[in-house]
Amino acid sequence: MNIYALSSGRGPSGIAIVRLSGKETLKICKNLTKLESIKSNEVNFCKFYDPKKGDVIDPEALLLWFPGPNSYTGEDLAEFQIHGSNSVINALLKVLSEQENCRLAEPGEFTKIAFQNDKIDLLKAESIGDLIHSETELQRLQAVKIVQGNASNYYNDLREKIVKSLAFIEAKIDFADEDLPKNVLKDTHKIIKEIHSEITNILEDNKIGEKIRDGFRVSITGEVNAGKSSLLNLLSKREVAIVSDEAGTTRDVIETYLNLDGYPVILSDTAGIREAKNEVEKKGISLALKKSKDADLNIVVIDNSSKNINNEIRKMVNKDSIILLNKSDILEKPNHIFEVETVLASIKNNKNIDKLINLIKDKLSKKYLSNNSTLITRERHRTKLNECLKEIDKFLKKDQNKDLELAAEDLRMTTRHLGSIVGKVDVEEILGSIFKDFCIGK
Ligand SMILES: Nc1nc2c(ncn2[C@@H]2O[C@H](COP(=O)(O)OP(=O)(O)OP(=O)(O)O)[C@@H](O)[C@H]2O)c(=O)[nH]1
Ligand SMILES: [Mg+2]
Repeated sequence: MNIYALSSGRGPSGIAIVRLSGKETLKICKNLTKLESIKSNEVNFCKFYDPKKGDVIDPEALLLWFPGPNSYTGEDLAEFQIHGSNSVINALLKVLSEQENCRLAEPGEFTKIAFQNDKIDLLKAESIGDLIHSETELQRLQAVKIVQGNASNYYNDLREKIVKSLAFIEAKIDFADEDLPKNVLKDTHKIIKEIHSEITNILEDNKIGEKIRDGFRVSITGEVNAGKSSLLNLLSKREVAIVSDEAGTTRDVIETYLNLDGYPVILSDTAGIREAKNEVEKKGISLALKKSKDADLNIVVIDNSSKNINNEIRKMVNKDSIILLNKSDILEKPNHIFEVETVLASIKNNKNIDKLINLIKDKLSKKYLSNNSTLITRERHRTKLNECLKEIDKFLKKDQNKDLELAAEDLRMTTRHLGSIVGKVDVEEILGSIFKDFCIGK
């Protein structure tokens, strides 16, 4: 079966790219272009025809032809660069659908075929998905690192080390003691122990990879009427939340995803903290307190002109907080003092909001990015690494003089879990879940 899809975004645009992959790619290309010979790995200037009617679909187009296995999918593959109008795109897709053994690709199918043909490993496939979906600079940088194979190489090296230790143990099972160096078991034990602490270290990463992929959680909490919803609207550059001078306007949590100067952030506006006037507000306040507790960073907004600050608010300020003393247009001098970083600003006049953004970035970066050698970008990796640790724990607890065969099995399981991160073994069941998130045409 040959598959095709529009790989670029929907038009209208200057150029659109349609991809075709499969055994009969060349035959289909000739059918559609009437070219007698098509140069591989070079640009072929051509016309695209509807072979049934003989009509020209696009009079000036380009065809790139990559014979397998040296193509993205590892199969024969062609890329058609056509004019990017919806009518040209639709006409070409229709003609392709009429070719024998040709069907529209499923989401991520080109990349799935590349994986099945050993062109890329599973981590790379995932990171290609991340790169396509990346919206902020941090997400792009992270995906690029993993597309380039940093994490794969690391996991493969680690797996190699365990395989080597396993080989020693198997040798010890199969051959007489005198054939092997004396300390083989002791050395193996030591190496595996080191790997255990290495994996433990990888897991203690503050979940930075997942945070960059999914967004840092930043909550806006504080006094009623202090300007929390105004801040959410200003940072997200649209009217997400209702702003009013009535105290207690926001009851529910309002969340929005934004690119804060390169940082992916899930920003939550919450109910103001005060003595609740009714049940609904009480629920809203308890949600607000929970949000601030779960957040990676909490912006506590206070009206600089207010006389007293609620004790509950003072209590929620900690090292992960930034105080925003708002409404400096009413009172210019800081009226309250806190021990954490504070920005005196006016949301109304957009004054010092750039300072606030820099401080948010600075705090997130200090907390999460200072030692950024990201390896884990998904829960799937974390689960597999934890399974590795469990197997290694079992291995380390065994008396290797007695339970050598069982100990070998523990290491075999460890290599299996580690291998499945990169996609070396038993991956069928996870394939579906990874590729379904792709777009059609990739
Ligand atoms: N003077 C002045 N007024 C502001 C500023 N920022 C917000 N406001 C006003 O303060 C009032 C309350 O703003 P909101 O953004 O609704 O405040 P909130 O903290 O979300 O309020 P609740 O949802 O009720 O807790 C509105 O009338 C805003 O226009 C500011 O920097 N200066
Ligand atoms: Mg509000």
